[in-house]
Amino acid sequence: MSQSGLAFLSPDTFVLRSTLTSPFGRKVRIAIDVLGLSERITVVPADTLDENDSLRQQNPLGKLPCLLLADGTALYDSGVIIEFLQEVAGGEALLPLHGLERYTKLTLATLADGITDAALLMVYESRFREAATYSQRWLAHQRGKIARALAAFEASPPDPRKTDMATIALACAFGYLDWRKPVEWRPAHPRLVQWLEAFTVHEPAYARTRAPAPTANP
Ligand SMILES: N[C@@H](CCC(=O)N[C@@H](CS)C(=O)NCC(=O)O)C(=O)O
Repeated sequence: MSQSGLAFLSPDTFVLRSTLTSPFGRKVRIAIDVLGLSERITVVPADTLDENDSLRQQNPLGKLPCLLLADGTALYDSGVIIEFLQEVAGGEALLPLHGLERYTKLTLATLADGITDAALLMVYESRFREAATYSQRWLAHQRGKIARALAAFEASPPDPRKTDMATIALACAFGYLDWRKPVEWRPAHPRLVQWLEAFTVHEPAYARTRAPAPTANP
């Protein structure tokens, strides 16, 4: 998709470059749903492995999600996009605008995103290397991050009856662990399993944004 390909956009509509399987893209798709912005956003898939995909011009890191404004401005990453969309929608439904609670919520969201980042790196190990050359040390390093972050959430989970920046990120981390299974998180974390069940009941956008059956792309 070229920058001129954005000509169809009016100033108050946006393009989201994301697959339907990206856990970080799912965060943004849940936020779009919750903020009531679905009519204003078109999701256009991107292939992070394709060097000719315009994603690499839009976000030099070649990562999705990436939000495109009508004038070609690109916003990333998922947290920045969610903050922008909250401002478009008005209010502070997903993140307080000021105060310590804003920063503690952002920190919790970062912890949850760290689970997803580590899980992705484990999945990428199998995508970019032959099985015989997997680094078990590297995989254990990532597994340790996931285990410690899960333990921290188990000790002090956020309220699952509240949809915000942190609970969206945590639910999407679980969704990715369930979908790609780089680690088996459920048996050791019954409290978090219950947490996810409660969040799924509370927030219907979670089920609406579930990834299609596993494919080659994360
Ligand atoms: N911190 C970023 C992480 C985005 C990310 O890692 N996206 C993955 C897909 S879920 C990606 O684009 N991977 C391709 C790559 O790293 O080259 C965010 O929150 O948006």
